[in-house]
Amino acid sequence: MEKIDVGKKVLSANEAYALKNRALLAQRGKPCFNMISSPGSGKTTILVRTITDLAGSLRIGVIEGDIQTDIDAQRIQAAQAPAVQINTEGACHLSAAQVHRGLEELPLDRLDLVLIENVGNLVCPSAFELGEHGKIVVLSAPEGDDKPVKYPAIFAKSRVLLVNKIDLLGGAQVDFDLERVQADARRLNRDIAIFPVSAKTGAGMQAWYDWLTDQARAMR
Ligand SMILES: Nc1nc2c(ncn2[C@@H]2O[C@H](COP(=O)(O)OP(=O)(O)OP(=O)(O)O)[C@@H](O)[C@H]2O)c(=O)[nH]1
Ligand SMILES: [Mg+2]
Repeated sequence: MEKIDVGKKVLSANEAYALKNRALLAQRGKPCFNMISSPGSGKTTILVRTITDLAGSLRIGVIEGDIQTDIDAQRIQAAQAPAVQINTEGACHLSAAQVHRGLEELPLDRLDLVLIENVGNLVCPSAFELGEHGKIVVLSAPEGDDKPVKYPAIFAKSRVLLVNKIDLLGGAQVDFDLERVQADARRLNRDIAIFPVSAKTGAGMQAWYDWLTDQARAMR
């Protein structure tokens, strides 16, 4: 009787494309990070401010993932950075194949860094590798300080946590215990770098810029 080795891992189509993306990025020497958060936490606002503040020192290209519209790619292009919009037409996450198309369309030779803005969703995108060098999770203060314990997977997998909208803290606007978030995120992932920021006022953004710049330098 023929024996079948069921222990052998078959690469899914997504994993195969993720490996392709990883190889392409390594060959071109470009770091790439995958930003994941709930809708409205401020991913595009963070990207626009980062691109603008680092203009002249770090050339950033963006792959924008949205279910529909090219609103976010237009915001990136208005900040004078190249952006490729991908519409997932209902899917709650970007696939590695879609990111491969995005990487082929971006002018990689003229970039130092690629940032992916995934579809707004704190759950689905964390399960799909894109070939990136790390995930960046964004949590904004109005979403509540219980999110790391309620949605642990993305906090456990990310290299960076950006806690956004800190300009809303300290008054009557939102109840949000930043220390609790930091402690819970570190319990899930002791290596995670945590940057409390406001993409609106610019508070705290310099530490994030230093981290990104270090990543680009390390790949050169
Ligand atoms: N107060 C405050 N508002 C912010 C900040 N960052 C973003 N916002 C606001 O939050 C809203 C959503 O911001 P976006 O940047 O569009 O959020 P997003 O995560 O890209 O949203 P999706 O692409 O739909 O997932 C906008 O009204 C922003 O002006 C911040 O630091 N402070
Ligand atoms: Mg956006």
